[in-house]
Amino acid sequence: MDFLYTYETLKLEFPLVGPERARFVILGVPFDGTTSFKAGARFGPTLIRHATLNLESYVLDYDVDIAELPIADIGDVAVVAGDPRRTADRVRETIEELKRINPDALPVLLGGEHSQTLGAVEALKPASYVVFDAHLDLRESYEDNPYNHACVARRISELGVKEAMFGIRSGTREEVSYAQEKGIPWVHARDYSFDAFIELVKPLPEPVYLSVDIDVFDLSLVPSTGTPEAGGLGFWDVIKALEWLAENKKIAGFDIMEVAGENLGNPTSLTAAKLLFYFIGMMGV
Ligand SMILES: [Mn+2]
Repeated sequence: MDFLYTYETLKLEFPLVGPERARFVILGVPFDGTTSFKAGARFGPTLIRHATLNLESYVLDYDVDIAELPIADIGDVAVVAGDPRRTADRVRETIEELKRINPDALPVLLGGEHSQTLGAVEALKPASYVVFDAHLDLRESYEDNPYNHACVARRISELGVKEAMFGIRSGTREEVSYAQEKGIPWVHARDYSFDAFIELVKPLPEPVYLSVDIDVFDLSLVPSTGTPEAGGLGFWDVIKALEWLAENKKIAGFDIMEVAGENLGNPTSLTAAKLLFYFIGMMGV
């Protein structure tokens, strides 16, 4: 793991195992080099880890205590300042190395800009990509950089990975045309329902990489994120969808991206930490 910082503080509160024995392996990506509106996603991993201190490790809904599950936290990738492609290469290499030492490990990325999801997808080579996001992220290029956060779903679709998107409420005419041309289905936040979700994800090939851009939630839940948008999904909408995937599809990897801000305990980090514990809990049932 050559590219990792090792933060000595702000780890999860309960005992963890090494990455070679873990089922869930947490990796932070503190990168915000192409953020276009609100900076601070570089603090996302630290904010989420800190916010977990507020949570019970016992997840009521599933009767699972995630403190009893084999979880590793391998720290943060050392980012290449301002370079989303080279940073994503480090994400990819770190996950490739992790899978070499532990093929059963499920990588869980905490970010950091959504641009970094590309590195995880390149490492894990899933058949499908299910994303919860306010934005289509299907631009060919943005601010002269094809690896900008606004292009990540486009780059992933070019890898031949099947995609489905939920909670969308922002995009350009060109992005909508690209989705139509490539047959990439997406559900607008105002039209979102569990039934609409099932209809699109049921036929997707496995394994599935699952990405939650935290801005999919209504901005009342997540005010500190790179590109906040009103009119988003509720917490339980997303949890219910993830539960279906956890039960019905093989999951290759998971991420929670675009958590930002500079104040420990901010609402965005609390939403993200709760989502993280629910995800581990439902996968650990
Ligand atoms: Mn987004």
